[in-house]
Amino acid sequence: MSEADVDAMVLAVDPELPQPAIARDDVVLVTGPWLAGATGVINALRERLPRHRFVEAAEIRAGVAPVAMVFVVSATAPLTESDCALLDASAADTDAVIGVVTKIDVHRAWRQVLEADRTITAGHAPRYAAMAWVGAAAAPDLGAQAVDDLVAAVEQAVATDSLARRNRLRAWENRLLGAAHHYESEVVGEGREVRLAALRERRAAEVRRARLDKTERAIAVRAQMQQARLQLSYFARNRCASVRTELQEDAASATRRTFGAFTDYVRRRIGEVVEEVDDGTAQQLSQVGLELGLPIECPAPPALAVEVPAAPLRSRRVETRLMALLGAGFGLGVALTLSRLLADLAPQWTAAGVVACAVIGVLLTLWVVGTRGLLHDRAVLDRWVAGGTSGLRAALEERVASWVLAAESALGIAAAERDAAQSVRVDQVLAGIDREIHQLAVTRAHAVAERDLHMPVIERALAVVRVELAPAVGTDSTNRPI
Ligand SMILES: Nc1nc2c(ncn2[C@@H]2O[C@H](COP(=O)(O)OP(=O)(O)OP(=O)(O)O)[C@@H](O)[C@H]2O)c(=O)[nH]1
Ligand SMILES: [Mg+2]
Repeated sequence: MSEADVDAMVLAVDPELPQPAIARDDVVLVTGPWLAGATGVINALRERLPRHRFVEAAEIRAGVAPVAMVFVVSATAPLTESDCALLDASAADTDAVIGVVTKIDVHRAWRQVLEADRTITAGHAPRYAAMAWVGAAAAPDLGAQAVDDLVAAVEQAVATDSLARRNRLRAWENRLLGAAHHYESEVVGEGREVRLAALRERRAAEVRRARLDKTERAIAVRAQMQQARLQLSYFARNRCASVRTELQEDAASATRRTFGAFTDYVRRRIGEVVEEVDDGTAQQLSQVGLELGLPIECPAPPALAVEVPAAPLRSRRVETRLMALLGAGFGLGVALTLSRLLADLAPQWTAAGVVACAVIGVLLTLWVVGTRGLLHDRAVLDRWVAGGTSGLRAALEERVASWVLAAESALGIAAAERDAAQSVRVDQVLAGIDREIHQLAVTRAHAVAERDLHMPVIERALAVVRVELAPAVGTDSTNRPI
């Protein structure tokens, strides 16, 4: 069966099957792991079999397959996984493979290594179960060159009738396995699962972060407003207390002449305090808005009009009479005592002394009554100031509380609007992620459909190829009838 017959046989399964894209070159490839002795082997083969062309891996072009391959391994140690991978790659399109264990001149246990290599390769892939293994010493350090078995094996391999057919079948098998691998790997998708996992993780993180941000923002708004409420009511109380102290001091030093202006002065000071607290509140609330990144659209409440009634310096007839009586008694007492004293000390001045003592008594009476009246008025003013400032304090506290409440509700609205904008952004991000996840799922479904469509055909073709490649009963390892 020629190569063309093999192609026709496989294509009979399905003419659309992917064909081997290699060119067959009439050369024998000699290759093997690093420092295994390939160059020594190729030199010996070139010398012993000049009719054939031998090449090393570096001399063969990509897309070209040799007719046979000599896989050179050292007798130093059995094959490793990477050596098997090299064997697979080198013999992918070539069926005739001969294993050579070199340096048998110096490694007495080479037969064990050879058997171990045979077992390892047979275990690695069924196709190597029938592989020929020989020992050789191509560039010996000890004794003579020993390549006869190798030469015989190569000669036998290249002279096999079925060589071209089996090589073509092997190329087909490689091509079909490559196509099957392609469909399978499309289903698995290079990095698709990793990408999917990353997308799912990112989605969960976005949802988590959005929830956390929302909660954090709500907590920040509440905390800032509570702090502002506390600070502002403390500020209002503090200002009222200090203006009260100030006004009480002023009341304590007020005189009859300043009594009239004192009420106006107190009204002005109270107005100033209201203004100060208003300014402070507006400033603090706008600062809160800045810190939260939310504009507070909250106008100040209507101006606070604190009613300050005139100081109750009303007439106090009973007290005045009482004071007049007491003062008169005191003045009379002083006048009598002085006149008596004067009569004893200077009897010649008694008449004039009586007049003078009477005048002194009257003056003292006036002074006592006047001073007592002044002190009384100051005490009244003091109580009036205390009452006025405590009324101011209550009014200011109420004003600040209602202002903060209004600001809080304005902030709540702004925060809700911001949350809505954030959730639109998060929805967009999630929609993007979902789109990508969907796209990956679609790609995977498409790959599964492609695999399910093509794999049965490829498997049928592979089965045909493998039946042809299976060594017939009664043939040796090179498929030559025994
Ligand atoms: N004793 C002994 N040494 C050998 C034999 N064949 C090769 N060597 C030694 O093994 C070493 C590697 O030999 P090469 O033939 O250059 O091996 P290679 O696989 O071509 O090496 P690279 O191309 O460098 O990977 C050299 O030092 C050789 O002298 C042999 O049959 N017997
Ligand atoms: Mg070399």
